[in-house]
Amino acid sequence: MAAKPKLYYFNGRGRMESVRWLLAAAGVEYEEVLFKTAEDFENLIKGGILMYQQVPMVEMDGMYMVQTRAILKYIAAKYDLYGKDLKERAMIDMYVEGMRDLNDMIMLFPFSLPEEKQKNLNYILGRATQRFFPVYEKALKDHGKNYLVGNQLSWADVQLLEVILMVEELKAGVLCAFPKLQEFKARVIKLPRIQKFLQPGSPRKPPVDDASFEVSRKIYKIDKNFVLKHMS
Ligand code: GTS
Repeated sequence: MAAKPKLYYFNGRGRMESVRWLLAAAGVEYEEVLFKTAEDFENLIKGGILMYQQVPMVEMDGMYMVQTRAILKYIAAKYDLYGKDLKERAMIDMYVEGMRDLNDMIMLFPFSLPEEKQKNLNYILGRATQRFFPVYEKALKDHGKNYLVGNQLSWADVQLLEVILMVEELKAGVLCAFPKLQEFKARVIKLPRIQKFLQPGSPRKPPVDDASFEVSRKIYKIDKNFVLKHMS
């Protein structure tokens, strides 16, 4: 039996959370090596297996994979979540890249200057509801199918549910103007593998809070003065 993939990261969402989601949607069990301190991370770097001295890193199929997109693409392709031909893949990529743009803004949001938090939050919510969600709403409405691409679950659907839930954590009810996305969410949440991942006690990580933000700052030695001046 092939060894379970092993995920190396800190004990938080960050860039690894989409990998956790995708493996869960693929029904793949995995182990996590969750480092807690800067020393743990330095030891991993000293081991020489991190191509760019960065995580996420996933040990899988005899590879030490880094770069989040490369990891996600490999998993999507391996577990038939990446379309049936090049055109479907291109569509999945286009959808996913938009979702990642939104996801990245939310990931960086805790770095906002305190006095700019509200402005940045408004910016993210504006982008979600005026730029990104309308695209997925229209796609679902136009083709009338259950999933974004090819009428079967793909990486794009998994990433969409992940980012919808993240935006809802910032503002409940944000889907009120998006009936197709509401239906989509209700449908995908019910898929057994997704349902399992959403249960308490699964490897899914909670939203960032002040304490976990400080832990990650210390692990990566991120300067206190590193703040995001403008979300845009
Ligand atoms: N392009 C890379 C990817 O997408 O995987 C960026 C990886 C990255 O910046 N990782 C951070 C890191 O290792 C950790 S995290 O931001 O994902 O939590 N930082 C340490 C460093 O020296 O860059």
